[in-house]
Amino acid sequence: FNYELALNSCLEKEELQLLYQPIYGNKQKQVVAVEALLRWKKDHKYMVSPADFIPVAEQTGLIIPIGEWVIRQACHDLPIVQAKYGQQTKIAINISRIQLSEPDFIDRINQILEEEQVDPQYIDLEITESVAMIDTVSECSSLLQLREQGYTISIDDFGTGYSSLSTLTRLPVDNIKIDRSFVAQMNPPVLKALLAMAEALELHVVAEGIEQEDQWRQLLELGCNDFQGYWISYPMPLDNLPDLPHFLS
Ligand code: G
Ligand code: G
Ligand code: MN
Ligand code: NA
Repeated sequence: FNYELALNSCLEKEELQLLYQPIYGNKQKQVVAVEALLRWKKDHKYMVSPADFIPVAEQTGLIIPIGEWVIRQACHDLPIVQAKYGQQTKIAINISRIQLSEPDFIDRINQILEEEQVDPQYIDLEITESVAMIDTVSECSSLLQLREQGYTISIDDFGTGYSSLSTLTRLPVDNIKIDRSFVAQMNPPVLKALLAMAEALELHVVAEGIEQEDQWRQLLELGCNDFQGYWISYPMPLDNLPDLPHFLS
């Protein structure tokens, strides 16, 4: 099946939706951010995963308007998220490398935030490690510029790519999100090494894919800062954000 034709009209047909998955901060004892996760409801019926359609959108260039829709929608939803979890709550937005490498990406995102009257300090930009791996001068300078303007940067799926320690020291980032495969394997020596490295580089660590209380306890013990996963909350529609964290402490 060729998604390309159908994907072309997903914006005008209003078939896209954002779900939000809470990220719990152990220090703050509250939800510190929500990650915006895109869904495509094709013909308003069939759910297509971004894992399937983002690559197509990247190949066709549709990732640019779709990505801008995501940023604008997230900004639009921010006041409701903050009303629920507090005024400091951020929204984390997944950014494709194709978006980041557009020469006018920074101008465009700034413009959208201005139009939506959102301060960049409430926006965390998640880039995948494979993106982070390609540390060209221009990408580094884009990330630097974004941070100067108040955005924070997270490396998503950390540990699955190939970033060397030297890449990581050069990249201007704030957070690493440990890929859920590491949480599932739960190999304490590996996780300890990862966390020691993060500490040395003064990076904040988010553990992804927490599905059981046990994983939460162990990663807490190992010193992870923030936690995300089905055990805390599934990705949820904006009007159905859960009350948290009655069971966490
Ligand atoms: O939520 P889910 O497991 O279906 O997401 C699958 C993949 O799609 C993940 O890698 C996630 O980072 C990515 N993804 C989700 N939403 C977005 C988005 O808005 N933009 C981009 N570029 N990727 C997204
Ligand atoms: O690559 P990224 O981390 O952006 O992908 C986020 C994806 O992970 C989302 O599609 C989300 O639905 C999924 N996800 C979130 N929490 C969990 C979890 O606890 N277990 C699993 N298997 N997937 C999760
Ligand atoms: Mn992500
Ligand atoms: Na991830």
